[in-house]
Amino acid sequence: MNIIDLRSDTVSKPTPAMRRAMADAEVGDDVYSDDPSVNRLEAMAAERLGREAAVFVASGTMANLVSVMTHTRPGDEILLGNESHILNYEGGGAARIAGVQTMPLPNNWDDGSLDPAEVAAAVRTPTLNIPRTTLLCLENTHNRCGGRAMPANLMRELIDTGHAHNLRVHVDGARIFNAEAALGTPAAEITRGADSVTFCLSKGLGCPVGSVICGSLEFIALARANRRVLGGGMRQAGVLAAAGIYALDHNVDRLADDHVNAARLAEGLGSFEVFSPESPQTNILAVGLRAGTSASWGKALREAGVLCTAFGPKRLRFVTHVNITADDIEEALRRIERVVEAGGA
Ligand code: TLP
Repeated sequence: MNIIDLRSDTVSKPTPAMRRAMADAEVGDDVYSDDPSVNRLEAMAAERLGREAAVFVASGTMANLVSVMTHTRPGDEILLGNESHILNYEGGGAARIAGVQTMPLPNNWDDGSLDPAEVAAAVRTPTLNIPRTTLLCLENTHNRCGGRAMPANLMRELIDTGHAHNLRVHVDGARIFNAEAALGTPAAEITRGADSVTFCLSKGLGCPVGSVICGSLEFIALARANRRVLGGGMRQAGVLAAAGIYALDHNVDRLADDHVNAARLAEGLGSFEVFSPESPQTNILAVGLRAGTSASWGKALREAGVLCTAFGPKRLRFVTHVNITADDIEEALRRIERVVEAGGA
């Protein structure tokens, strides 16, 4: 039985055409800025995000960490969502390596936004014993909020609020092109005004490795130095960058297909009493459980050949991606139906 892997879009594998682009890549030593493929990918990314410059890094986690390090000094405080990836899934790197303390603010489940008034109220006035608040981090699309996309006007309000209080603003745009597809607004417009934006190549865009940080020339020069500190100077990385170039050329427009597949999966799961799917806007579908637990359902579905992840004790996550077809979704629903009919989990 073929496994239908909906754990994450990170599980997507490079297609034969992407692998050919990687094999044919021109390379050089990227630490000397000599790798033509990396240079091209960085130029393409900066242009798409409407920024002056960009730097290629190993992962989304490294992209966020380098950005936080570059915007702050140890001992600073950063504002971010209580459901954000930086706070919940990056091994505490902001605290451990960038040396900042994190001040979580409640995320709005509808769109992953924060309340601008709460952002403004959380900014501290530093004195002898009070830390400086220097950075606001936003996430779009918002993973734990069920892949919801934050519209440009809300982003703008939050970015302006941050700037009005002398904060820098970083956007974890791991899936910013999913937001672009869902909102019908270009990623550059959604993130306009933010001081840095990161996006992942190794999620919906289907690359094996890599993320990109975009920002001003000055910011990216400093980020490049911090990437090096973290051991992220990758030498002949053009082999990887070539996958990114291929993905920006070929895999952005198809993200809307993943959204259609996630919506169909939500519709199908909604017909079973036990599942309470949240309305998916992009390629992430969060599903509440009216009986059983994430662990029991995760195991039962795995045995039936469908993989998903837990998003809490009674909440599952399914993610569609480039290797999942509309037929796979129908097959996943048939397998899940059999589990439900056999008594569930
Ligand atoms: N998210 C992963 C897991 O870590 C949860 C996933 O499967 O969704 N920002 C956001 C919003 C992300 O969702 C992720 C990965 C990252 C950053 C980090 O990217 P990587 O895994 O490349 O370090």
